[in-house]
Amino acid sequence: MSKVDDDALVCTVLPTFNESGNITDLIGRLLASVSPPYLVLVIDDDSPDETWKIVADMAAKAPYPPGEKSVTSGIALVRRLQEKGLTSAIQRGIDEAIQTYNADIVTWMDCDLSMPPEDVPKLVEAIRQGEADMAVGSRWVEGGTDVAHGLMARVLSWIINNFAMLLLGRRVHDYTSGFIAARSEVLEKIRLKGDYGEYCIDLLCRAVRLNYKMQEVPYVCVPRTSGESKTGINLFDYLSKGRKYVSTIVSLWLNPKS
Ligand SMILES: Nc1nc2c(ncn2[C@@H]2O[C@H](COP(=O)(O)OP(=O)(O)O)[C@@H](O)[C@H]2O)c(=O)[nH]1
Ligand SMILES: [Mg+2]
Repeated sequence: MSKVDDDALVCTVLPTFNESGNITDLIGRLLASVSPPYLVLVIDDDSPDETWKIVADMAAKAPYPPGEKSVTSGIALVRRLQEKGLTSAIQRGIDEAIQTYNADIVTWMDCDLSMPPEDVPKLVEAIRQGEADMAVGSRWVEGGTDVAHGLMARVLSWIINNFAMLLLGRRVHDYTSGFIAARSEVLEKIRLKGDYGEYCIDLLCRAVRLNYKMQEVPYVCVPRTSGESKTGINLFDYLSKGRKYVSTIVSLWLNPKS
């Protein structure tokens, strides 16, 4: 695919659950980093800490009109009352970004400030210049690293990613990234599958199999300073997450046409 127009709308989807201590800073830093037209779209699952309320106030001051492409930057909120879950929240954001706002490029990331918002333009630029159909923020290419997690989590991540590379290919080194930008056309072809981080392994593997151009952009994963991890940080939590990752990798390997 070729270059994307300069006036292409970029939308960053932010899935949130109890991120009241991070969301103001995150949105402020994103708006300061990405040039307009730019939309920040928060999908909040009715967070008890009222993250949605903070975003609603910000969106009232900087609304983004649906349907027509604006030349400015703005903020929009979807507050889900019935549904829960990371993967379905990101998918909802992708659908709204493309169908309601006509976004040309969709990006997403965690909202705990572990992924630097200032790196989003690097991912977007790879797509704008036609170098990539999908750009992947990567801890495991030169220039990237993970200073957020302890040795145990980093070793498990190394094992999972090397297992994924062995079975699914080495065009991606950080299969569990979760820090992504893609052309809307790609996301219209591939819908997210799974409950949590395993969706990313599935998405990246299928994008490679469909021959989309992938580019990894190094980033440094830093520790969350406010709020708590939804997946937990003890060995049992890591192993139960790891089990889902392994079964996703094996199932993709066994079904090369999936
Ligand atoms: N909308 C929504 N967001 C979620 C849900 N669970 C986690 N998140 C968000 O997903 C991102 C990653 O979650 P985090 O707690 O940092 O998990 P970890 O990185 O696996 O430790 C953060 O932005 C969370 O707020 C959920 O059920 N719904
Ligand atoms: Mg996190």
